[in-house]
Amino acid sequence: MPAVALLPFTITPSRKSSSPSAFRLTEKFVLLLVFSAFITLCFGAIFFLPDSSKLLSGVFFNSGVETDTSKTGTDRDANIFGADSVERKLAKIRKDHEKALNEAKDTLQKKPDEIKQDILSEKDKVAQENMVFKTNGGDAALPYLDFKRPPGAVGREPADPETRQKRDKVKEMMKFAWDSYKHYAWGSNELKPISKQGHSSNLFGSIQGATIVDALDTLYIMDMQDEFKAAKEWIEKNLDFNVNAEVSVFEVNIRFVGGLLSAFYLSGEEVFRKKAVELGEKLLPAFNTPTGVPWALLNIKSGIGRNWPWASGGSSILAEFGTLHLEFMHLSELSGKPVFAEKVMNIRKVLNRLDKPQGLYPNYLNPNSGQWGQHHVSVGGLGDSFYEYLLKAWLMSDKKDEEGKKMYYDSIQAIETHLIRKSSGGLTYIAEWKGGLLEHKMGHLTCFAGGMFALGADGAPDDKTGHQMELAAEIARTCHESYTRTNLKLGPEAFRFDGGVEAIATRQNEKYFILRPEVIETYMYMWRYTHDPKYRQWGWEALQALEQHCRVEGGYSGIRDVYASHPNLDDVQQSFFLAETLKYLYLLFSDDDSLPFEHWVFNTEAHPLPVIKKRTDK
Ligand code: DMJ
Repeated sequence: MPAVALLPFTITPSRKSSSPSAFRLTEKFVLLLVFSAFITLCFGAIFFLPDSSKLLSGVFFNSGVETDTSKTGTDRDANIFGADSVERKLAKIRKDHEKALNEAKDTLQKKPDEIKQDILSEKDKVAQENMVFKTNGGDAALPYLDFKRPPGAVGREPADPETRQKRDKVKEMMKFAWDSYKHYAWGSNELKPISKQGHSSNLFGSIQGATIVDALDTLYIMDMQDEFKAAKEWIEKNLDFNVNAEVSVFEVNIRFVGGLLSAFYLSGEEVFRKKAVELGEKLLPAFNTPTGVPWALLNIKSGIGRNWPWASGGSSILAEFGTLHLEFMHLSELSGKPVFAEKVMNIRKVLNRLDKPQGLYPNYLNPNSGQWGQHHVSVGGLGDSFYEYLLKAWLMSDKKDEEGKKMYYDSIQAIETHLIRKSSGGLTYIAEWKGGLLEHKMGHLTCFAGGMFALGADGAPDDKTGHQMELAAEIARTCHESYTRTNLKLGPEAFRFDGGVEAIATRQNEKYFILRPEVIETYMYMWRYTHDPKYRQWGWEALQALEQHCRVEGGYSGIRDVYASHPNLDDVQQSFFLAETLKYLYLLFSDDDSLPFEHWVFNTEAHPLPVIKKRTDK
């Protein structure tokens, strides 16, 4: 290719160069050059002559630009605001200019091969960002749906070197957790990092590979391509849902369906879409109850369901049947089958027909009678992600799901009135409600609510945005305190505000830490919305504690007592450590254009799902 082809424009030599009209054109061109040189000189003088800032300030004040006296009161005030603003602008121009110069210097120092590589990877990123998927839901009779992947799936490196280093550290942790799992427990659901073998809880029955499916999108986002490829191959060959297994509908939905959907939306690989829909179909018999409120447990071969034997009078659990909505809406999108959406919309109907004690949603609902079980209310275990999914259903619908929005803000109002309290030491916490009596205890799980309040602040009615953000910040602070008040600087499963203690676990069976993500999740949301450096600092503290106390030769382990002077390890590397804890840490040290919130919504297991735009927007 000739060198001129690389220029943004080319001048073709004219065979009629001596004609009068061509001569005028050249003249014009020269004049234009002289004129642009003059303009450049003027700009140079304004920005680089020693007293240019004062000169500019004067110009701005006298012309009234940047000073709105109606808003700021007296003229003197106006000048102060104006001067500040101009100074700030000038400082920014200087900083931008320096940055551009440094970048230019860096580029000049690079070898041509490196520059070529940079251009190629930039092109690659742009191509990836513009990826369009085509799917007809596996049904040849359906038209293809074009789906343009939302931006931010492949985040850019943070410009700030310190942040970059921290983000790289998180990636190293992910690599270590993944490699350890691969080495000692490949194909099992989870890893036992001390015994160096596989581990399976009864949540998944005989379905295998929870860690692989849960980690897929984290691998993708962190650009761990070889690992992602290995995971995909395992899924193609081994992920089998034709098994005689009784599973938790909730856990399988949030980890497997959510993980597969995310992997599809990020990579466009058809295998993930197919597997997600196949598994969704296996879960449908769970809704075969008199009310359509699903069972907690389902045998995916026989289609027979039941509830947890310990749940009040055979009830289904609010946080379980209320945490299917996001995934099921997407299953309908990707399969062209409305049945998934219909099932979860029906749950809404049942809930909306019921009276709510003090506007609160009890944790237990009987799927046969459609009546509440025990009147226990919690924003932690048994209740938590129900509230999260109301808000996120509204956000994921591109703010069209008004019913979800109303249910969310009404329930938060009731929670504020009846559950949120302040300790005498000034810590805000969310208590549990037992038939009208408060238990002054907050779970680690409840700490996700800081992030939820921040995410929902924007749509809050009656000018409550600021108030919701304050609440979010207070919850983040309380949860941070629950970490700092332990010996190992990791938070307990639950902490109390009674008997003279604040944010401390008092019962032995509440002192454990199982690599849960909720506190870091809240730091991540708070960082995105406030850019207050303390959230990154708090996240970094937690990361260091994880490295110091949870990292062992064979992976990462939970801890039995965070108040002990030495960790007694529980020997489980939970799949959500890779799906959530490490992903939220990574995003905490990423720029805001990584999975931006206006395009992506995280399911409760931190699997990003795209906002569903109107058909015409696709
Ligand atoms: C995760 O599986 C999900 O976040 C769920 O909603 C609740 N708890 C675990 C992690 O703590």
